[in-house]
Amino acid sequence: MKLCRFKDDIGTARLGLVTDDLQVIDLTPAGVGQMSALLEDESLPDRIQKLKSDKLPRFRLSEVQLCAPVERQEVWAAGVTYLRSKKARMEESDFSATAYDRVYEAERPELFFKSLPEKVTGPDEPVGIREDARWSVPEPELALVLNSKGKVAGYTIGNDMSSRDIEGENLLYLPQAKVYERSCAVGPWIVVGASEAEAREWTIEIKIRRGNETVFSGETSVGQIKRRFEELAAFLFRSQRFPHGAVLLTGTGVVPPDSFTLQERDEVEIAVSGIGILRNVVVEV
Ligand code: DO4
Ligand code: MG
Repeated sequence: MKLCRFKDDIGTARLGLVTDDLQVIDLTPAGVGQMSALLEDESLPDRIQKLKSDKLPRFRLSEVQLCAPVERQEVWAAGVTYLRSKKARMEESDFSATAYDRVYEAERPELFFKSLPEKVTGPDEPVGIREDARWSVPEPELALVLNSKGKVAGYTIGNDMSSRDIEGENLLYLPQAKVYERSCAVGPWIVVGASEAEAREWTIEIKIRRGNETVFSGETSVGQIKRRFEELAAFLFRSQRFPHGAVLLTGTGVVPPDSFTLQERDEVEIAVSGIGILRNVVVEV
């Protein structure tokens, strides 16, 4: 079951259900205006099933403009949750190698703030590379959609855009390497009703196109994430409240070779097998 946000004729965001035959059912006439309220519902899959059978307006998915499926949730990210990420980061910087090595093994995970909801880039909107960075990469990640109790209410796709030269120069520059204009893309929708065991079977694929050429492609599996989703969520909710819930990116397991950097107009396509595809074009910011 896929929940989306889409724009109506006057640009107001509405809530929709994406069906298997690629239609969007508008949930607004059924009185469902807020996605975060829906995500609080313990019996969400049943509720969605009922809404599906109501006589509600339908649109073709190809005719609607999707928005990021994030309303008032802060976006956070976990790091160094895959062995591949730990290895790449240790190679990137002698200075920080011990920190990455330690955090991979430690009980407490690396968690960092990534984006305010209003700054999140949605499907088909541009993602940014910093003008003062020389080495920019996308990070394709499974994103957990957490309700206000810290429970996983659904899953979506995240792109944790990163400036690896800035991060590698000094670990204290991490917020600048990770948080800047258009550095966080989320979408295309939220999948509800999948268990962690099911999600761990999904694959994450990335393709980067430059003109007609694919300049990088890579793949990993959600099952490679070292930590349980519950564990990541519990650490995020320690000594902190999220009244509107939160979105938590779970880290990257696909790292392009060190010779690769993104350029303006590159198209980044991230596909998660149980979710769909998040596509964004790169701009310099
Ligand atoms: O500490 C660096 C960031 C790690 C990260 O974003 C990841 O592993 O995905
Ligand atoms: Mg990341």
